[in-house]
Amino acid sequence: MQSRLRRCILAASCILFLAPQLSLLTTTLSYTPSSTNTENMLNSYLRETKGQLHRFSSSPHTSSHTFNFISGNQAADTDSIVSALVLAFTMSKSKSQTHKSLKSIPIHIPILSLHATDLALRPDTSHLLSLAKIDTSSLTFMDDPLASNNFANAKSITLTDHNTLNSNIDASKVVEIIDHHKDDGNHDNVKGKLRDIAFDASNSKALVGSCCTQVAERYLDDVSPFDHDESIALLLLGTILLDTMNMSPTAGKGTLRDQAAITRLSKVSERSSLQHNTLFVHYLYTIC
Ligand SMILES: [Mn+2]
Repeated sequence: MQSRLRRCILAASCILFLAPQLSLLTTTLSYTPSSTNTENMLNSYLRETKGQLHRFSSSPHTSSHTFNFISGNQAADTDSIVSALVLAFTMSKSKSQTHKSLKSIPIHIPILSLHATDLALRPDTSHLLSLAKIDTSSLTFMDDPLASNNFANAKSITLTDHNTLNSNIDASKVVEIIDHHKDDGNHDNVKGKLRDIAFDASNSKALVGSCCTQVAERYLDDVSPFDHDESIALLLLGTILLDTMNMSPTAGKGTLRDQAAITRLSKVSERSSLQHNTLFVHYLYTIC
């Protein structure tokens, strides 16, 4: 409750910060995505992989599939959820993955650390998913018995937005970490490029305000522009804006890396800074 209060206070101060621009925006709060593109790559990906997981669960001995589960932190905030969703898609489309033999390619599936009915308790996340036209029935939640059973027996796990697996699952199953919090030093089998923790221990500062900035860099660098789509850019953009309080200098959360990601994502989603503010203000209304 305290954190909700803190967010509302921050939101209120940001509204004051943005006040000069708000008069321009009062008539544009019924924000809708500008794309007329009906193809939503991420939603298709999520629905297909969820189906594969369920089919595998009903007949595990007749399938050669292996699954790499992507898991955000237990708070299951917007950054944890969106970073897991987009990273799974990014890994499946990554140029480097196409060089591996077909047999060894796992199916990357994001598993959300909350019950399906609890998503409604996160209005900021639900709102962003809705703006990006992500159907919540395509998501895989922890209370899905088939998914959680498979997660418990996972071959491999990738962590986003945290760096310690909070579960009684064998910790050595963690094969990759993408995070912006202080390194707890666990999972020491995960090294080098696979341990991407954007945190400067020398001054105890995160190098990015949002894990979605790290995921955006990978998405834009490793995935062909043919697989760059507005819904994904909107999800990443919305999360980075939320985590950095619209890059407010007062909040002091955003970094140059976040700004660079915002600029690159804006080109995919074709959004101006005025539209960023509209999106952000829209968020404040859903949070409070
Ligand atoms: Mn985060």
